[in-house]
Amino acid sequence: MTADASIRPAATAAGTLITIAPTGAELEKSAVPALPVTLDELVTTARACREAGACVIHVHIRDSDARPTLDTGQLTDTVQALREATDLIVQLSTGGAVTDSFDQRLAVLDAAPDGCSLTCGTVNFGDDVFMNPWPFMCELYRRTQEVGVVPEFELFDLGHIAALHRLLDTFGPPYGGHVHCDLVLGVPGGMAGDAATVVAAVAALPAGATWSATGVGRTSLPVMFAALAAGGHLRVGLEDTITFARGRPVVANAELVERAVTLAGLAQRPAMTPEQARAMLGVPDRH
Ligand code: KMH
Ligand code: ZN
Repeated sequence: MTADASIRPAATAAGTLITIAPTGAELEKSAVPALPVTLDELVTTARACREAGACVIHVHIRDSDARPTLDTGQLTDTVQALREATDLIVQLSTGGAVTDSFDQRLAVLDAAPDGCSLTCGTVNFGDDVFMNPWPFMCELYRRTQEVGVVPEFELFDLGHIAALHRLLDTFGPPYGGHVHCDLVLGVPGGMAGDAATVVAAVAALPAGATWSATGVGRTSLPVMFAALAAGGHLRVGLEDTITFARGRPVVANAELVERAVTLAGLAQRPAMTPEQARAMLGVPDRH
């Protein structure tokens, strides 16, 4: 029997789960002034995005020089501040920056978030390499099961989906009992950001899994439309997209959420509340 057989299917698929990824680890504040890099900026952004209709926040944090950091104390304070200010599901990135060590990335779970990202394989990432070898994936996955953090499986390439099946077959279902994936398309080195690739990736996912999609850069809109057409959920934010339209920079993360909410509404799959998303993902409410 494979792990797929015991994965809890989605409790509801009628709505659209919208994740905001406001910061990322790759962009410089000096180049993108709208990037939230302090705790105050992040909390203000989180509130605005929640008001606009997001229900999950995917978090990377910065140090006092606005450089990416995985400092455990700062991550713990961030989780706490976001929980106090909003009812968003707080998902910490375990991907960090391409320069972060595996030990630092594993230690992210010590900040006790609701969820975390878990990338299912190594991928060329522009001029860099985002390293996720099998032993690291296994250790991170086992730790999420031990400490009770719900993983979201980040899939940058079709081969990552094969690794996800292998992970579930080897170690069983995730904490929370439900598999939710995020297809990240359009990264230079990963799978293409177009409708055909969304459809191919979705066909390969484990039975019962739900999925979001995000298209990087100019693939943002084609991927969003393809995801809505194919029954998926959405991730938006400055981590992935800094241009709202040709020649028009994004001025705030919330406007990307507003656009996603509008499109989800037109697709007659309105934005989910955090409570609905918790039920779907198996994330306990730790407020
Ligand atoms: N910053 C990228 C190298 C994640 O958050 O888990 C990896 C990333 C994925 O952003
Ligand atoms: Zn990320």
